[in-house]
Amino acid sequence: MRIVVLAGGIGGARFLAGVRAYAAGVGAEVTAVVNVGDDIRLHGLRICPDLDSVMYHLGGGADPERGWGRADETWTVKSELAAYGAEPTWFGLGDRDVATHLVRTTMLDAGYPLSAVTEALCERWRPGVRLLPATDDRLETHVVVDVDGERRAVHFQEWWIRYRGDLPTHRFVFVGADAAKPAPGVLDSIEGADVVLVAPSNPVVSIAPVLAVAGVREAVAGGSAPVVGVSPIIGGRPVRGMADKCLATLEVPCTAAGVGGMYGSRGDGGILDGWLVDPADGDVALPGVRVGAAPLWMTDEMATAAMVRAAMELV
Ligand code: FO1
Repeated sequence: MRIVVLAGGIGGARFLAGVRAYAAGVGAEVTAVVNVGDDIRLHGLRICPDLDSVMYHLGGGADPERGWGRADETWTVKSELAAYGAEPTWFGLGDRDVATHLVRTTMLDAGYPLSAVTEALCERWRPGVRLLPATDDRLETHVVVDVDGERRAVHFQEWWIRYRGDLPTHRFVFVGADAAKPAPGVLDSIEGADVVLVAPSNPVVSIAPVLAVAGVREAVAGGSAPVVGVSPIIGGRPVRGMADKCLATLEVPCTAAGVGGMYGSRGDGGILDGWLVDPADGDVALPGVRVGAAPLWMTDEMATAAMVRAAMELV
């Protein structure tokens, strides 16, 4: 059996650990199509937050509290950069993390596509699932905000880290999405999947930029594999991160029903056949979508594997 997961970073990583555990139990293979909209070039380095969160978490090298970056991290390079006044100083660049960015940037500069770079980095981390960037092309999430009395676009990372989303926010723009092609293997894995799972990642800035890559939404919605999403909202609150601020910008209710409706039923132009919600939201009804309830707190790998089993049983 082949399972494909559309995923973002922190929530996606935890979810993928459960998918991996579930897949091991049933002898399935897992491909993760991961968001690259968070990527940023800083201090001359290409940084891929969502790919790295997934790679480190599944590879056993992630810091468990932060959810991003490495365990046992130090921040000497960051403080030395600040001593030079090298901006931005708001980005948490860890010393161990810098090695990943140096290897990735060196390979990209040598002409390797991001998908090949990711494969090379995974030689070390052995995540146990195939990690594919949604695209090898440039796709960057920018956020249109009001700041210092003017309206302008800032990079998603600046919105997320420097401003914590606490700015009048008008739009999320996936710069480059129209021209971006799915990375090698993305369409094949979706078309060859027995099930496509949508991770409980941020629907607006993690899942949407994956679906925005030319051809990906069509492959998911038009494919033969049933598509099951897992709600990132429990009892009206995001499990983690700032999905509430992102949904508010799109005027989508911060509810399991609101996000399910945003993805939409495959029957009427959306992508979902199934939608898994927490029992706290058990009354959710989505026309044309099979809604199921299971505990969605990813407290550990086995709890998450149980979630995955519930999602798979929906279709
Ligand atoms: N998130 C923060 O809240 N503060 C940081 O300083 C920070 C640094 C950072 C460095 C590398 C990396 O891969 C991720 C990092 N993140 C940081 C997380 C990142 O901004 C977000 O996880 C994603 O981009 C949104 O999902």
